Amino acid sequence: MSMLDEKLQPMFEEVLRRNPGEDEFHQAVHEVLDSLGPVVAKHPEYADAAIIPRLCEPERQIIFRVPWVDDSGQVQINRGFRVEFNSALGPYKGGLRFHPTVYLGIVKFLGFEQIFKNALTGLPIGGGKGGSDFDPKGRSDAEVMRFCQSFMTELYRHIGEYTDVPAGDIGVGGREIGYLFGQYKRITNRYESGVLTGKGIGWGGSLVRTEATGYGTVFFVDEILRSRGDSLDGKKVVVSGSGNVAIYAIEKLQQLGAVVVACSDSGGYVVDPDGVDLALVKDIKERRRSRIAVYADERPRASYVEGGSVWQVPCDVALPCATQNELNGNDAAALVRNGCQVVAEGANMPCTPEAVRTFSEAGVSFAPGKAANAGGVATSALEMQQNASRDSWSFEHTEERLAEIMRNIHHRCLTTADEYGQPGNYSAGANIAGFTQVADAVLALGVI
Ligand code: NDP
Ligand code: 2IT
Repeated sequence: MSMLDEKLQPMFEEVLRRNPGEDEFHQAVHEVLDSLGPVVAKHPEYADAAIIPRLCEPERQIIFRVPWVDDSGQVQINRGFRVEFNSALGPYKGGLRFHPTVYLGIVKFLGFEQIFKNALTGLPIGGGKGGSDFDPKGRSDAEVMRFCQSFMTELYRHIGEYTDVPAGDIGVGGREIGYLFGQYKRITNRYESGVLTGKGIGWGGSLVRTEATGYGTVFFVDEILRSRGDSLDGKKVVVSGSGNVAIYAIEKLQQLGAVVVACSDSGGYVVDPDGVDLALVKDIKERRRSRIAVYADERPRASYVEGGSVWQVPCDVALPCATQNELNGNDAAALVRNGCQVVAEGANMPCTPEAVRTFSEAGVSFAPGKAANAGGVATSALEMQQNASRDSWSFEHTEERLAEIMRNIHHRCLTTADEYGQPGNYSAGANIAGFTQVADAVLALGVI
C-alpha cells in the first residue's frame, strides 16, 4: 500500500499492528486516511484529541457461537459477529452479512465504511456491521429460520432501537429479517419495531427500503451525468451481481432510459444484447433462488459466460453491485479501453485501489460506495423515523426523500472536494465530508 501523509502513516502502522491478518479492514482504513492529509493539516485539534486512532478502534466487538440443527438432524456450528464501531452520531446502524467468507476483518471493514457513509446521509445514525460465516445457499427455509433464531438468541442482548439497529446485507433480505425480528420479539416480549430495518411492509417496514440501495446508486449516477451536462438516456450499462442492490439498480436504470446489457452472480455473467429482462432476473433470483446461468437458457439471444469478468463487456457506465474487490486493475483498464465514462460502487469497496487509480488517471468519474450506495442505509433511517412516529409514508414521498438525500450527498462530495483543492474527486469529498462530521461529534462528546 502507498505511503500516507507523514502524520497519518504511523497511525496506519498502528492499525496494522493491532489488527493482524485483517486485509480488507486495512484496505478500508488506508483508503480513508489517504484522503485526510489536508484535513489534519487544517485541523490540528483532531490530532491533539487522537480522533483518528479513536475512529479506527471499534467501541465494542462481539463474537459468538451460533449452534443450530440442520434438516438431517446434524448439529451445525457457525460464528456470529457484531462490531459496534462508532456511536457519536446515533445508534450503531448497519447490515448483517451471511456468507461463508465472513470473518472479523470483513465485518470491521464494513463497519468502518459504515461510520462515514452514515454521516454522509445527514441522518442521526452511528456505524456498525455484523453477520456470520453461515452459507444460506442450498439451505431450506426451515434451516434458515433455525439459524436466524439461534443467531438472535445471542444478538438480542446487544441491540435495541436506541443502541444498535441491524438490517440486511449479502445473504440477508426480507425473509431473514422476518425470522430475526420474530425471535427478538419473542425473547424480549416487546414489539420494538425500530430494532431492525428492512422489515416487511405489513409489519413496520418502509416502502422503498427494498429498492433503496440500487435506486439511490442510480440517482447518484444521474447527478454525476447531469453535472457533466449528460443523462442516462440511451446509455449502455453493465451491472455486476444479481442480488438486491443489482436488481433495483437495473430497475431504476431502465426507468431512466438506460440499456443494461449484462449482469452476473458468483458463477459467471450473462450478456443480453436486447437489454436485460428484469422480470426474468427477479423470478430466477428472488422467487426460484437459482443461478444466473438459467437466464441464458430462457432468453434466446442472451449468452452465459462461466467465470470470467463481466467488466470485459463494453459499456458507458459500470456499476459493481456484488462484493468487495470484484473489480481489479485489469478490469478497470478494460473498462477504460472500451470507453466507460462513469463507475459507481453499489457494493461496498468493490474496486481495488489499482482500479480506482486507473479510473482517476483516465478521467473516469468514480463514485465510492460510501457515497453512491448510502441510499439503503438512509432509507433504513427513514424506516426508523416512521417506526418512531408509528406512521407509514407513501412510496412517492419516501422515494422523493431518498432522491433528495442522494442529491445532497452528491453536492456535499463535490463542494468538499473543491474546498480541499481536489475538484471532481468524489472519493476525497466523501471521505473528508464524512470524517469531519464524525470527528466534530467525537470531539464534542469528550474522551469516552
Ligand atoms: P445479495 O445477497 O442480495 O446479492 C449479492 C450478489 O453479489 C449476488 O448476485 C451474489 O452472487 C454476488 N456475490 C456475492 N458474493 C460474491 C463473491 N464473493 N463473488 C462474486 N459474486 C458475489 O446482496 P446485496 O445485493 O444486498 O449486496 C451486494 C453488495 O451491496 C454488498 O457489497 C453489500 O455490502 C452492498 N450493499 C448492500 C446494501 C443493502 O441495502 N442490501 C446497502 C449498501 C451496500 P451469488 O448469489 O452467486 O453469491
Ligand atoms: O452497507 C450498507 O449500507 C447496508 N448493508 C445497509 C445497512 C442498513 O442499516 O440499512
